[in-house]
Amino acid sequence: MGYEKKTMKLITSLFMLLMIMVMVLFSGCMTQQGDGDTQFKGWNLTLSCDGKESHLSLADLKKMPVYTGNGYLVSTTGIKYGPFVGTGVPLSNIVQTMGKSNENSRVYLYGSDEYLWVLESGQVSGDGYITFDENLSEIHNQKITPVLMYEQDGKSLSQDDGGPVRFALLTDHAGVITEGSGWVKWVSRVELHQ
Ligand SMILES: Nc1nc2c(c(=O)[nH]1)N[C@H]1C(S)=C(S)[C@@H](COP(=O)(O)O)O[C@H]1N2
Ligand SMILES: [Mo]
Repeated sequence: MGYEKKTMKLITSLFMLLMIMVMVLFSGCMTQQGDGDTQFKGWNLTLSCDGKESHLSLADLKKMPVYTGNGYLVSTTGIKYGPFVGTGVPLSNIVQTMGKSNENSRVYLYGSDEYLWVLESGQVSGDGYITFDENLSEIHNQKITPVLMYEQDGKSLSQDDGGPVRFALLTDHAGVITEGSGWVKWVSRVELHQ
């Protein structure tokens, strides 16, 4: 075999190797960018009322009524998070499927970390929340739609942001801030206490 032929063979091999590396890297990127929901495969939400339990998958939630609105929260330490656009299922639609409620009912929202937040019945439909403007001065008469949010700014909610599902207080216009403590991350269980 001549010197030139050997060099050609080496160049061809190196080129092939490079192509394989590019393909491997590319497929790596593609699987990472793929449907964000695949990382939550097997996830479900438990609904509990009067000793009876049922479950909803993420796909089930996405077939339910949808609300999109403005999300903006402030933590107890005064750090603001947002504004962003949130999308989810109104909590009232979920609670309706669970059973009858009245003014004395309570809804318990659990995070998978055992965090628990309790709502009075009026809060399920958006009443009785404290709202602030961007200077954190209290403002009144804001329309709030509480949702189980699965999308933020058009993207699936990441684990870091409390995904796949976070309880969110969405407003019909921008610049309204709500208390972060109620924004339960990693919602795993909803109980209706009639
Ligand atoms: N599951 C769960 N949700 C939670 C909490 C928590 O500890 N666990 N902390 C709450 C509090 S006190 C605040 S201020 C916000 C903080 O939201 P952030 O982590 O997006 O900044 O999440 C709320 N939701
Ligand atoms: Mo907080």
